[in-house]
Amino acid sequence: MKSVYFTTPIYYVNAEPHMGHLYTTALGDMLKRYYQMTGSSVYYQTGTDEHGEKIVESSKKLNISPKEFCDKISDKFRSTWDEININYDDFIRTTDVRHKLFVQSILKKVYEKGDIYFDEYTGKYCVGCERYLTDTELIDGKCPDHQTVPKEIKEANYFFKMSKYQDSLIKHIEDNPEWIRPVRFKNEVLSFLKQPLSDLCISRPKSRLEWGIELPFDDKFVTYVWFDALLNYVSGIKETSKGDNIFDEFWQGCNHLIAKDILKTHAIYWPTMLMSAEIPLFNQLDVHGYWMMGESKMSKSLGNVIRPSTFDKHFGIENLRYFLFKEMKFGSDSSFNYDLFIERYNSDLANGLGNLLSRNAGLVAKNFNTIPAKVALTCDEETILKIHSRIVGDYKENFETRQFSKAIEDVMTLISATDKYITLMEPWKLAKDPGKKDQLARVLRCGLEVVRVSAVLLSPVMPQKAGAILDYLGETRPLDGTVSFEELTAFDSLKEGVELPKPPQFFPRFDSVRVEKILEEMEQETKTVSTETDSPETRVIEPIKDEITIDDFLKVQFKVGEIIEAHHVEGAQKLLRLMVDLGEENPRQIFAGIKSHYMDPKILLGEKVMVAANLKPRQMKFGLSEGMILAASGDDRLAVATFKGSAKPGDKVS
Ligand code: ME8
Repeated sequence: MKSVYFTTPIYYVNAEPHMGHLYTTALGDMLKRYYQMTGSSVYYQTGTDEHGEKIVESSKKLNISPKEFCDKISDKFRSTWDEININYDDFIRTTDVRHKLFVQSILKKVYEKGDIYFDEYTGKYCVGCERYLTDTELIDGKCPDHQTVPKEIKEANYFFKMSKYQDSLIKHIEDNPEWIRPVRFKNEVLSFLKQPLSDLCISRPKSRLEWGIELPFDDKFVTYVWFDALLNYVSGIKETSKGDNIFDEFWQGCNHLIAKDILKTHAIYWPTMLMSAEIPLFNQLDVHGYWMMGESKMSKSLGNVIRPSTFDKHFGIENLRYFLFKEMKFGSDSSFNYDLFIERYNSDLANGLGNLLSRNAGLVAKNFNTIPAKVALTCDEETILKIHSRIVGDYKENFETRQFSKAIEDVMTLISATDKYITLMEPWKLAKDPGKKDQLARVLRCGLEVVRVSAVLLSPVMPQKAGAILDYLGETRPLDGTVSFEELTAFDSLKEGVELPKPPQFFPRFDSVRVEKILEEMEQETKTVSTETDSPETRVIEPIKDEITIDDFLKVQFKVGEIIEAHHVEGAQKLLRLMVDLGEENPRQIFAGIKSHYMDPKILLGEKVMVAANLKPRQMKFGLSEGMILAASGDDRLAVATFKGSAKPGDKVS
């Protein structure tokens, strides 16, 4: 039996769980269920990342100790996952003793081997930011966020010889082209590795930060948070919270699930750390894109954060999982908005799967009471059988190559073909003719069989809903691999004689009035009412402005710029501060009024945007703005204009 080990990033406890965290965590849950159903032994770990400077800062604000603060937020993550039925095996915290001891043992090993050295570092330290700032970040010598001159600090620290492993890492990536998926992230890492790697500073002096794991070879220092955090993936299975060591069974099947924000730390820091510690490399790094919060026109202020438990109460978390896994092409970014979510739910689940079930089950209940016995299939069912065999055949490959949206779309193709078949066969007419009982049984069984198979295939995506449907249809075989996937999905294996009471409403339709009411309630609950935007309820089309000549137009020089840094601006309600590479000697600082539309500014990193490059620089309250990035907007929506393909920083846009 194959052993597979899935991990999510361990989340920082300086924010409560939101939809981005939910996606990766639900992804691990879905994969665990899929691999179990198809016969693997699976272990799934998630957890929280609790050290670092920010945590100390957040705890001070609440006047509690860092540990108390971490306990509180870590609990929030764990209880959220419990509330929404995430089937994790272990929840690791970097403050767990088992983890601390493991980190220290690895540090000792790496140090004794000579891969850690002591060196002095000089930099400009901003206490407000609690980090070193680069010269390009300063404006008039000051930190733009805090308007203070950073302290020149000469700090001695420990460094990990990451550069020593650069060539071995490149070789590993080239020899294992599927190791980082999708392939464009592999290419991104390889292209980064064309530059010489610098060594990694892995300590912080206790004089500045006490909250961390003490270095085993120098008690005046704590471990840098990433060197500590990444090791959770191993510490958690070397000693599980039950006290078992399952490393030998699961490590070789380790599959890390992350979003692209932490690609570099996972594809470079982590494998070089493993090489130095002489631990075999993990098996796979699966990298997904970002969920963006496009605001729904149904709500003015709910756009930015969706609390998983609030969402669950009102719309059902499994319906959200369905949407997320169908909508996101693995590796690309996707946008969430309520309109689209409701549209997909109504068309696929309420009108699709739900309707197919209630139509057929209702007629069975009325005409047979119980599921009728098998009747030989005819050429009428040929199309359905063909689609069934294709999609069941492709299902495993789609899951294993992380093409979840394809696997789900396939199920919907089968459902809509069956819907057409039912409409054509008109079972309600057959029911009126006592001589056509067999024909009626065949058609209704076929409709219900598609519902059964669909529920099996969708069970990793929506386990509770699928389970309830299977229970209702009398399909009681477990989905944990004890019955083979082939048997579970074989056509026409619906049990006869199962009593079908009037079907419950598995997927009641959401009508717009009901949705508006729910959104209002959620708005009250989440108290995220924004004071900064007052978007109109109805769409106003901007009139076209006065005509200009081509010469006027050509005065504006548009260029491609790559966003290399993106920050919130303290005290500014709408602004993000972006550092944009225009292919010039230094990147430019641009302030953009897009904060309310980008939940996490990191989402913008690496985006190639359109910049009006020859605007006169503007001195703003927060610093100099040296250009303008272009964005589309309407109602309360906004999207920055970006380039795909081979556009490079500095390219002319004409
Ligand atoms: O980076 N879309 O923690 P973190 C999709 N502690 N996924 C998102 C997302 C979004 N908008 N926002 C967050 C850390 N995520 C470190 C990790 S691991 C050794 C240490 C998810 O709390 C996604 O999985 O910032 C992303 O990689 C992760 O949360 C970042 O979580």
